[in-house]
Amino acid sequence: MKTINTLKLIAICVMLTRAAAVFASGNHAGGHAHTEDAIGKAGDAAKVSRTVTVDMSDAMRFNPSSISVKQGETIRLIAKNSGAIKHELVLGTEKELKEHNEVMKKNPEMEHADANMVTVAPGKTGEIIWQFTKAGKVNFACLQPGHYDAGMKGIVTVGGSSMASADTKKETPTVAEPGAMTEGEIRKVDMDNKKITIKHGEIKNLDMPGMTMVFQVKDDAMLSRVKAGDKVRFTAEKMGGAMVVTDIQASP
Ligand SMILES: [Cu+2]
Repeated sequence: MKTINTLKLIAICVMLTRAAAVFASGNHAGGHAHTEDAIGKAGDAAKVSRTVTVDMSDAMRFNPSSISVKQGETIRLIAKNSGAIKHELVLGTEKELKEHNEVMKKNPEMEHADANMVTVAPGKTGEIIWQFTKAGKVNFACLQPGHYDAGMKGIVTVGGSSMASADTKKETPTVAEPGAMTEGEIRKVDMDNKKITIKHGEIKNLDMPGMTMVFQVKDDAMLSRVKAGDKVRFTAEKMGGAMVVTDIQASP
């Protein structure tokens, strides 16, 4: 029975992955800007105290799915994909992971690039270097469409004197202006593939929370107007399944 369920899951996942691939000129490596306060922050490789390897399988499970760390500890999290489909490990609060999971369902083609997550191709390994600064719980999940709902999730328990909940925090990152434009910071301009990576605030018209994403551009000339590090305002739309920047200008 268990085997049958697992096989069904694999079949569903393969279907979902194919569906996503049809839509998609996207890849994915993201998280939310505000996540960092609650769950810790991107760690310094020189301060890594321990390496923890987490296996990701097509049975939609992480192994181990429960990890204990000390408060303040910097961990090198190796995500090993032993499956035949793409998986990812995303750190976040449960609320953020659920929210992000919904966004992924609506936009399977979205392409992220944040420090709190790594997307790993079948048979490969990836890593996240993360410092767990707050005592409490930090959740992790695979947000490839269907995987979280199939139970691909886990918990990091961060030991400390005060067991404060990781979920009690305010969400006030770089919030978008009331107007149509979204605030952002350019992370990368990819001339060859005509793509642009932007760490952005909430994109209201796309119902997209703040995170770092890779966009296509409507007009190639936009690529030469900005460079990594620039603060910008931009508009983005969904066109034929892809996220496309339709206007971009330097922030005043
Ligand atoms: Cu997965």
